Amino acid sequence: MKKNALAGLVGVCLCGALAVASVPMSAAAEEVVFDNTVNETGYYKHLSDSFLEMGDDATLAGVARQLTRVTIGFYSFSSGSFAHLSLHLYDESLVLLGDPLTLNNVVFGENTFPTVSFAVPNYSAPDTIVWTLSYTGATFTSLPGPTVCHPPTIGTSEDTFMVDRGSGLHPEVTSGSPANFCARIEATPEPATLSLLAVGLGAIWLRRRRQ
Ligand SMILES: [Ca+2]
Repeated sequence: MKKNALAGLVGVCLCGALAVASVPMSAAAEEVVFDNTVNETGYYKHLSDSFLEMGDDATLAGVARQLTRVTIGFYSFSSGSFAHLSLHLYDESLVLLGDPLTLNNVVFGENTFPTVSFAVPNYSAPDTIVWTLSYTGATFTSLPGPTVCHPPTIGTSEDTFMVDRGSGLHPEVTSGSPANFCARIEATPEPATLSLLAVGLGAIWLRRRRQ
């Protein structure tokens, strides 16, 4: 664990504004169902050559469960790139929700706090999910990794992180810091939820008409 020691750092910000103001009637508004970007701890955990995957759990708030975007905050000590950086999304039993999502040629600068945002093609999620990162073709002299924020302001996360060193994905604790990575997850309501809402609104309208 000490090799992956969490290095003291200053702020990371996932300050992107969520624009939900003007959506067509047919489109469902995105909402933030998990946000752990506000309470920065000044720590990060670098991805390691010995990790096949590393990430965190997230219990989502609200009722929107069609995932649309996952954004992760990083710290990059040295400049370099990943040939491929992939996001894996699982349910609580570690069953994949869909194919891993991959970004190619992800470039980070030296001593920077980049954010990486994965567009999710509407994977349907349960209330608790696990996200992990994997990579190939890293050119950094010192690998970057996700920053640590705690506690989440929307949703919750266990005080563990998830890692696979070749024997399967499992939770671990960290020494010296909370084990919650800076991440934001956005989603839209399930089509079924929208349909139920429409039926409910229709019933209210009919009742009022009859009165
Ligand atoms: Ca956690």
